Amino acid sequence: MLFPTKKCIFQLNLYFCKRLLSCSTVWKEKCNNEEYILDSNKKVILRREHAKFLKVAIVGLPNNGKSTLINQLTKRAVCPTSSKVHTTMHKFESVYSENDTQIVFMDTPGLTAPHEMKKYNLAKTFKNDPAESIAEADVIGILQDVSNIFTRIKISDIILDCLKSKRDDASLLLILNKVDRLKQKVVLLEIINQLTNKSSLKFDDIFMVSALTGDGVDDLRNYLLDSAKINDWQYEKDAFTDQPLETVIEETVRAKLLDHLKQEIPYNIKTKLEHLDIGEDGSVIALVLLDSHKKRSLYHLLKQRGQLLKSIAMSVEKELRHAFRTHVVVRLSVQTNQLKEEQSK
Ligand SMILES: Nc1nc2c(ncn2[C@@H]2O[C@H](COP(=O)(O)OP(=O)(O)O)[C@@H](O)[C@H]2O)c(=O)[nH]1
Ligand SMILES: [Mg+2]
Repeated sequence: MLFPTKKCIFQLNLYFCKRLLSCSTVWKEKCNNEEYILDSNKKVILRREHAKFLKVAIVGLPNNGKSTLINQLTKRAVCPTSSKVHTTMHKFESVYSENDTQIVFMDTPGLTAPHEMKKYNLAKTFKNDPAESIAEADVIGILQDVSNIFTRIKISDIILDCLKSKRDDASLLLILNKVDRLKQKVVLLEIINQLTNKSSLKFDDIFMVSALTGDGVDDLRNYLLDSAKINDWQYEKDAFTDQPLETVIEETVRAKLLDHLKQEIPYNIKTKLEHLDIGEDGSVIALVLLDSHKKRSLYHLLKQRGQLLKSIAMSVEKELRHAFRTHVVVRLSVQTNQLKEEQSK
């Protein structure tokens, strides 16, 4: 049985709220040496004895693998990823807590030149979010895609410009991603040489990873855990994102549409969570509506007698199971009213 989204949100039991919703869910208990307090910005934060905290911004050009890396670091596929550019539309915070340490990763839209923003009709968030994240961060990771021969040996001017908002005490890491795509690892030395000697930036450390296979990711996570400073946590210990459940589901569907559909078609499709049902055991059933002002995009989705929709839904389910660590069923429905109206004319 499916319920309308809003009604269902109110029906969420406390346990599930605690697991899935953002820090806006306030838990006013005091237990296990933990208490909630208001910080100077009147934000509720969790105070634990011996608590350590670190805020990390991952920045880089579109498609460098920022979201994939954060998903590996947090061990949850919360940030939407796809093979196409501009999958991440606004800032996402992803939370990883281990023992006394909490790390908050800020996933940002890829840094984009003004003419690109115009071309893709991108929101203001594309320009503002990376700079805001950099200003907040204790550690900034600049992610370079070593498989891209055009961009790998230079830190882009857009990144350098954004780094002006970096705090003096924040550390700067160079993270070389997609090392699995390099046949000759010796190329890495040349890339490091170019990026460290010919750039004005001073990096505190350098990491070489494959966000896809997970190679080198444990070392980076351990380094960040060790870098955390004694401070209050920003999220309660079971939280894993600042985003509401609806946004995680809708954005994951959007990312998988980008993966499965060609060229500009998926950029025209809007996703809207229509119904949500959460079982006693925490399992999730979601119905997502797909709509577009371009009828051609909707016809495209209905091709192959629904097989395409089915395989998109399956990859969404796989990703969300990894994000929520629970059983997830996703149904996709195409808004066909417009198409019917057209046929009856
Ligand atoms: N081969 C390879 N592909 C990667 C790696 N990291 C990310 N990708 C792929 O690069 C594409 C863009 O990744 P995404 O995380 O969405 O990039 P973002 O735009 O920087 O957030 C996706 O198809 C990922 O699967 C990697 O280490 N190796
Ligand atoms: Mg992204």
